Amino acid sequence: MAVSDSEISEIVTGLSAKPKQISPKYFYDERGSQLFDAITELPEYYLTNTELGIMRDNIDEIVSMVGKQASLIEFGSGSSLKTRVLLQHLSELAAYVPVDISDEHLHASAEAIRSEFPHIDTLPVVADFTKQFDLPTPMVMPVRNVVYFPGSTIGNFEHDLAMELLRVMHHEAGKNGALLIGVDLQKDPEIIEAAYNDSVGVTAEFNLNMLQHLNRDYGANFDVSEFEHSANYDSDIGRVVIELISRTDQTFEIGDNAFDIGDGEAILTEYSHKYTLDGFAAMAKAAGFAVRKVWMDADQLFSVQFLTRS
Ligand code: SAH
Ligand code: AVI
Repeated sequence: MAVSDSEISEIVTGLSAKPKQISPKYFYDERGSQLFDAITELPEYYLTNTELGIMRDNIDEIVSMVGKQASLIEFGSGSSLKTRVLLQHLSELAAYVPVDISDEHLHASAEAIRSEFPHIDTLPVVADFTKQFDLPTPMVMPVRNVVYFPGSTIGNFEHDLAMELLRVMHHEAGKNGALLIGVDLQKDPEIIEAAYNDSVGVTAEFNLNMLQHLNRDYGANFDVSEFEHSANYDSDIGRVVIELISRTDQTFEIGDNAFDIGDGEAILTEYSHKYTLDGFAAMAKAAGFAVRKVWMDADQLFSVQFLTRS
């Protein structure tokens, strides 16, 4: 997507705050999307395989709850990996609408979906899903909209923003719409910390790529070698705090804006919240949804949940 003044001012505002922060949406340029795909294949990153297993084990029930002639609107579709399980079984779908901010990656993924599922009306939308965006009109009038939000991407938003996003999805789902969502659960902190500190360093590269993305596309001049990846689980709050730590006292610029950062000072790049079933249900209820069904793996690491408007 073309760089906008509002994005620059959002980045500058975040870096002027204490602590410094940059929204996780800036992870996802083409390289960031590829690195995220590599993360999903790491043995430590239990989220993707566990969610895929839950989808496969319960696909008949999931498909019957989605119903016929729905429009499936996926927020943050990435490579549409888990969606393929759904698309293989949802024989009568009015449309598939993948929505993502990473435009080249989205278009390449949508092309792949079109060739694998030529009978499905695939209508990609490049958008920041935290802001209002228009949905395309499918060729066939859908009976209902089902918003699909896998991967526990909801966890990358702090409580108030997650609520706002659930309200956006409530709106996009429309009357008699539903939400099918992947929600990662609280568990042994060691399992969680390993998932965000993998032994081959892909997550570190993913985190550091955010600075490269800002250098490439937003006129920044970070010395990437002078930052290091950090991820720690805060079990009181139930979230992983992902940061880039400066290795030295240094200055960097974004366009005309200069920033000082001290040795050991952090830039917060992401939270990844882990939920209890009750905690997530309360949040969903406050956004106007009722949880109708929760599917989990045997170890209760992860959940896939079906919600309707209450
Ligand atoms: N759903 C996939 C990908 C998850 S990674 C899965 O479960 O594996 C998160 C995805 O959300 C990325 O593809 C990223 O580009 C997209 N994304 C993150 N923030 C976004 C935003 N604000 N608007 C639109 N897409 C966003
Ligand atoms: C996209 N999102 C759900 C990932 C997560 O697990 O919070 C992003 C990620 N960050 C580091 N590793 C993966």
